[in-house]
Amino acid sequence: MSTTWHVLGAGSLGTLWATRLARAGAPVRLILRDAARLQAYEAAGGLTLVEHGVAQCYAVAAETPDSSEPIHRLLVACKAYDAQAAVARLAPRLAPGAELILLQNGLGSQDAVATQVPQARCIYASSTEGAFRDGDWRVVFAGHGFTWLGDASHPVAPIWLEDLDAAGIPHEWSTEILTRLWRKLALNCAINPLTVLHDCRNGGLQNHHCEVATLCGELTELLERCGQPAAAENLQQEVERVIHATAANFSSMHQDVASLRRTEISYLLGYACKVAERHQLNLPHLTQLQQRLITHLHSLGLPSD
Ligand code: NAD
Ligand code: KPL
Repeated sequence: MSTTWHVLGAGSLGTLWATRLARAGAPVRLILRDAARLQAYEAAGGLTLVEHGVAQCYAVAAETPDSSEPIHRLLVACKAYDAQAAVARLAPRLAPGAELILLQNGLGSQDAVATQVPQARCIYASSTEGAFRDGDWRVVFAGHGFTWLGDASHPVAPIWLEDLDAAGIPHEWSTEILTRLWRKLALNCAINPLTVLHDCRNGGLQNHHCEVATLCGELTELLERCGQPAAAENLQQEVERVIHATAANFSSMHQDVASLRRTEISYLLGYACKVAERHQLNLPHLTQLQQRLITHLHSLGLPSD
């Protein structure tokens, strides 16, 4: 029998993965926070995925973290700031040789989780798929994209990638997953905070060309210093390409701030500044950007971690 996909976090990405895997016939079990959430989920009757304007409900099985079934494969689909605590709660249920797939954006949370569960194999992912919630247990598949998966300490691809093929989840096994995560982090650092501070769509940064270019210069220095020269290659060009290609969109951080939701700042700009400090690298504009963003978040009553 095929291995069950336990999916931790029934938010945007968790729902996007759980529904497509379930639709393809893979065994899937959602792990919800507590009995109250489980009861609410059962009353709703399943997860709804809205794709091309069509809503379809999938009655994916669910449980709480206290369930006793051992976990062999865990898709961690919560925010970066929740990942460590969420996985800690499940650690006693992890079977020997369990595999975790970490969908968190940015860097820092993956290593924190991996350190906590040394008995498990942790696979890091970087995704350009886009989804958002438009109701409880209901997610809109907003942007088709791609997911890279990899394990920096073990290059062999897991056999369950077949399940992703069957589910129609576009993916590729990457032996350079850290480079991909660093590159995405640099893009997010050059774009997202500025869209918040200038309160604009990504395309609005075309009016702040110099500011973007200066940040790209410092981010390039950082990537090179921390052994990621491939992630640094033509960074400014790529940032400008993304700004142009996504001109009409609000960045994910802008959306979080506009909805007064906690951001993942500590795993993006915060992580970059921390690593720069560790390398005794002076990056004044990046540091100032972090300070401005923190001040702005505090002014809105949002946490800065
Ligand atoms: P989300 O907020 O929509 O979903 C996270 C879910 O995890 C929530 O339902 C939350 O209640 C749940 N959760 C948190 N702690 C939990 C716990 N202890 N037990 C059970 N459930 C718990 O977040 P998202 O948008 O799906 O993002 C998840 C990660 O994927 C983030 O790091 C994000 O940056 C990244 N990402 C998201 C998208 C996207 O389009 N949404 C795209 C690429 C990357
Ligand atoms: O990933 C993004 C985000 O909004 O989080 C892009 C579109 C690349 C902007 O940084």
